[in-house]
Amino acid sequence: MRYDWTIDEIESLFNLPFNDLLFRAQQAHRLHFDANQVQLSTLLSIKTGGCPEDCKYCPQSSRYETEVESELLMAKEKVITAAKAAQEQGATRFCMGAAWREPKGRAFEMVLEMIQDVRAMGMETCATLGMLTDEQAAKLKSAGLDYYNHNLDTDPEYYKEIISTRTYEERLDTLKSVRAHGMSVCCGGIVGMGESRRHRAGLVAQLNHMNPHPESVPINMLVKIEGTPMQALEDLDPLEFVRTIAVARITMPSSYVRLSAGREAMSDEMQALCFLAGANSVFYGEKLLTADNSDAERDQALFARLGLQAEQANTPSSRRIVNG
Ligand code: SAM
Ligand code: DTB
Ligand code: SF4
Repeated sequence: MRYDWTIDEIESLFNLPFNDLLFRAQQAHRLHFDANQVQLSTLLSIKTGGCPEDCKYCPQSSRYETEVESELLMAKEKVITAAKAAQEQGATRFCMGAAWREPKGRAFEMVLEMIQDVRAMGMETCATLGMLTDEQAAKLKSAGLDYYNHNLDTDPEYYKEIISTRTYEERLDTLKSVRAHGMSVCCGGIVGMGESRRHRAGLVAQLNHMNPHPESVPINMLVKIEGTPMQALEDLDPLEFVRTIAVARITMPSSYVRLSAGREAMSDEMQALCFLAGANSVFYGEKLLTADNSDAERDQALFARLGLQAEQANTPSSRRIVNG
């Protein structure tokens, strides 16, 4: 396994003829996974809106006028009801998201209880709550948290164009604490924010340099939300998005690569190309956090069209056992 891909090398992958790139991605994928399986995670926004951070893509920042209203932390009972519904629909992982810079006080304690209860249902648990202290990471682990999602979002150079209220280093520190306490890392980014191909290669290089690689790598297509500074950006070439998935697959061959935000606006054919490029996980259910997602019925029809099987609970693996 390599943890030292250079940006130049990754950019050369991006520059390959499309067929060569997808062929390499399929080869890498098949060495490590059953290529016809897809893992399903369901998201729930447990604390919506009113976030003090200034992430330019985000509808939940209090700095932008969007349709998202600020809400209080959701009651635990409602969270459990949503987790049960997700489990019944076939999701194996439940991811709770909060529009916080960092968790604090009583609200954090309440999230720990939610995690315990979802874990007790036999689902994998994931949370995305912003920056963590080492102590908070330890408490999340003790509560039964399996995955922590914290994205690098973009290349370190481009980052300052997107967020000013927290540094790249702070993100890396949170990820270190998550790892140090034995949780799996879910870490990826967003493409289509006006970055260059070189920046996309830079993001993938940062992810590749983590040792071990993040177990789960969400690749989000920017969802352009009215009211955010990114609402009127030009669309990224869809094939460039597919290339990004392929490059993530080749450089992090044993990680789950998640075709994440933006699926609602993608055709079935585009999603099929993403699966061919090595995506093997999706967010499943009608909502992401606040934005619409492709709904479960459409996904079931798509999986049937493609002969894809949803990964089952407690058989954590379409992952093949291979060396290296
Ligand atoms: N507040 C926490 C944080 O930022 O870490 C957790 C929630 S935050 C909404 C989780 C991730 O959602 C962000 O890191 C970003 O990658 C993604 N995201 C937010 N808005 C998005 C959008 N409009 N399009 C695509 N991805 C988005
Ligand atoms: C990730 O990488 N994408 C998800 C999840 N991790 C938390 C969030 C996407 C958010 C899209 C915009 C919204 O729903 O508000
Ligand atoms: Fe807040 Fe997270 Fe949105 Fe940034 S991405 S504004 S931290 S909710």
